[in-house]
Amino acid sequence: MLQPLVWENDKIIFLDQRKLPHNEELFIAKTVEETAFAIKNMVVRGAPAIGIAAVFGWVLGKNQKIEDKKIYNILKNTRPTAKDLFTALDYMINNKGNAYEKAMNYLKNLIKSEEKLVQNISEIIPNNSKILTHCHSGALAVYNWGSAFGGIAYSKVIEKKNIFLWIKETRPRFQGSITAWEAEKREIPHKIIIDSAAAYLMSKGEVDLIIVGADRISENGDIANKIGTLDIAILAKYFNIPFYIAAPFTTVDLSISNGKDIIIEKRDINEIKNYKDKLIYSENEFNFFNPAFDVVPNSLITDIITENGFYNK
Ligand code: RUB
Repeated sequence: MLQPLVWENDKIIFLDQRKLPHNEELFIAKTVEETAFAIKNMVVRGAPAIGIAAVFGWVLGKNQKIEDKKIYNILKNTRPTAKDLFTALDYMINNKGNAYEKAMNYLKNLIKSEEKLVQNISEIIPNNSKILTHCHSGALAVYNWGSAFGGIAYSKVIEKKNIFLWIKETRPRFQGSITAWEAEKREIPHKIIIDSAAAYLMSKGEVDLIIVGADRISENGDIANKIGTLDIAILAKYFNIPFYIAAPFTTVDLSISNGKDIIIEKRDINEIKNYKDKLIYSENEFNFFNPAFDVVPNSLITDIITENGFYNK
């Protein structure tokens, strides 16, 4: 399964992303509460995939005969930063009709956008390029291809471009290992680096361009993405390397004028203290802080690519 979830017989079947890259296990949600658990605990993750989970979670809530407002609140109170969750919930509450049909329409529209998005991304990827990415923005973060990684995969698989991919490990959740897992499936040559190795590679001329996803894009083109995105945006400016953002329009939030208003999720410090459920610090040793996203000002971004085209051009 190279998709974040499928809907089957009134159940959502998730590929459990907590278990990747070593185990391909399924997580089944039969209720809206189980769907909320899956989003909060990152069984499913990546902004657009969270939105898809939410629309099918809504169908489960309707099957349980829960009223709309309550379903909305259960799903809303999971993760605050990715706009797609709220785009999806607003779509379900503001449109009339059968919940399952609405959810399927949301998914179909997103798949159409994704296809156009990856073609647009591929336009800015030259043949023979060394690309750096951060976090995971592949099929499991959207549906068939992905956003940033999806465009890289499309340019390799469909357009047969010669590409090498540097993948930042992305502590503490190691989404980089999910990117590497997808890169293997797409036969994209790649290497994982620790997060702090990016400046070294750029200084050695080993990075031709950077493409990452986004969790929320404000009206002025500031973006929030996985913590550690701002670092490489600043480095890209210093080393004069093109820095691109790619996301479907479901990630765009025109109700906020700039990135300062984006709510940054702070996650459990146990994510830092543990590696794959093994404690790497003693129980009560030291203090920690775990912000999950940062904001990149538009002045550091070469362009934002959506299915509708290029934002800064
Ligand atoms: C995921 C993340 C991804 C974007 C991709 O964070 O930052 O880059 O969600 O989204 P997490 P898009 O793992 O915490 O969910 O496809 O809209 O660019």
